[in-house]
Amino acid sequence: MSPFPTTADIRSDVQQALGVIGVDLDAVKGDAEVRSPITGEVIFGLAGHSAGDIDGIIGRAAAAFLTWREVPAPVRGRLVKRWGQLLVEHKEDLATLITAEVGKIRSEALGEVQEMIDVTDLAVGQSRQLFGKTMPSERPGHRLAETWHPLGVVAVISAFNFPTAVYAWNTALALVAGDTVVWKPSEVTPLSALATDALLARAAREVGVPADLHHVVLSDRSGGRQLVEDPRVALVSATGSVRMGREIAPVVAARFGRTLLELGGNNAAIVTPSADQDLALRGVVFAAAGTAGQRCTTLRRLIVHTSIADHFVGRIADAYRTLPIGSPTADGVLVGPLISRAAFDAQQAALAAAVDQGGEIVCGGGRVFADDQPSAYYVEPAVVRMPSQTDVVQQETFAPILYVLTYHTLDEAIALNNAVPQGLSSAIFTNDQAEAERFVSVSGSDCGIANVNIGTSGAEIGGAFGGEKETGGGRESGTDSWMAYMRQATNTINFSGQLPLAQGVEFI
Ligand code: UN1
Repeated sequence: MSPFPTTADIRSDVQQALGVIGVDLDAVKGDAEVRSPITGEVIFGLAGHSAGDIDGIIGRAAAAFLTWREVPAPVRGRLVKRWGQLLVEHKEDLATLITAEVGKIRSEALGEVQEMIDVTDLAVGQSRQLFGKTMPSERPGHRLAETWHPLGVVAVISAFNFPTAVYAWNTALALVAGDTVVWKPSEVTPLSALATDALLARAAREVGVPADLHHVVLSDRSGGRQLVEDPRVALVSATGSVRMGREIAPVVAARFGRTLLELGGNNAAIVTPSADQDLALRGVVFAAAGTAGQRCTTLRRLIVHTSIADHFVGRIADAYRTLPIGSPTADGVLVGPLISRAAFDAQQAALAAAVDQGGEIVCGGGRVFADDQPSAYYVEPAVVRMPSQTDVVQQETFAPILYVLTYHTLDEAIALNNAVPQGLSSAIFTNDQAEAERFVSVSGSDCGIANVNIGTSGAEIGGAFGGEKETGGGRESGTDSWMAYMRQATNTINFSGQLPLAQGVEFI
């Protein structure tokens, strides 16, 4: 059995990390309980924001926008650059908080902080590249151009599983775009949010920009709802479940605000007969069992050719049986806890439904360490063979369950990949170039991410991230997503001294 820290150990690590980062512990203390999924016990009590507080915060962010939008974008980039430097300096401290709150293993927690650092680099470069196009006017003595301006207040609503990186994707670009940001982190991950925000506050002080350009709102769903309803919020960028997206989208649409949605995934990988099976095995196990199955990009469906299915699934099961499960603070552990009792209940319900629907559990699925850690929920990642893509396979269950389906022809495999409501990530393992090209072509995967010989998770920030269908259609990070945080204006400038009308129209 791997060693577990005591709750007191976790609490003291957390307090130390928060202190070093510069979060004023006395100022934030209150009654809302923050638990660590490592032991399931309370590590901190925090104060929350009232509706009145949130109203004031939105007002201050809206006022700060009027100053911030006038600061030249490359100068705005200096704030993000300094923030990135502070994230480098405090990478270990932030990782400690992420492990304590989310239960991510050290390597993945450090990776999450690196993802923040990477996106600050991207945003600093972008601050000199908020390009508008100029194009020929049809009229002599006229210039036609497009200009990009900041939007206003951006609300970022983030999920527990990437408590800081997804916020940083949004915030680094929103800040260089000239927006101000109000962040509503997941209720279960407020400490890493306070720390990330404290480093941004320090960067703002050092660079000499308005403190009110970023805020954290600590609240339950009601705080999120308030941000979504408030007409002063120009863009709501939200990551979470499809259910949450269905609540947010119509409310923002009714006031003609903008949304950027990154919702559920139900990601598949196709393994073809020509695949390098050693490579595919590693890719599949990381994508399916990594982060205890709690990424939007987690591999949930394996679509494997009938000719290799028994052998390949056997190898996955062998690898699963040796995966070290335990405290994410312990050396060598690869699978940490689920976030909560509710997550465990959902995992158990999904497995029961899978069996009901004709599935056969090949390995895993059970709870472990229940005696040592009665309030924490550690589970063995499960592999379940399914007769077809039944109801439960069509749903995203945020836990390490890998459903296996088989196929005969590539057409059939692609059809299975696409036959779910979600459209975030997908992959094919093949050494046949035609198969790979077909998968990434227009008649291949219908997802926002389509990979070849690599799993569904672990995307780099340089490429746009997001998905189609019920995943919500938003794109964050990467190439062109900066445009989502800006508004486009078209300028026709007449220096001809005449007034020729477009389309040859004659008037006065
Ligand atoms: C998420 O789970 O919401 O591609 C984000 C990945 C990570 C981001 C996941 N870079 O798995």
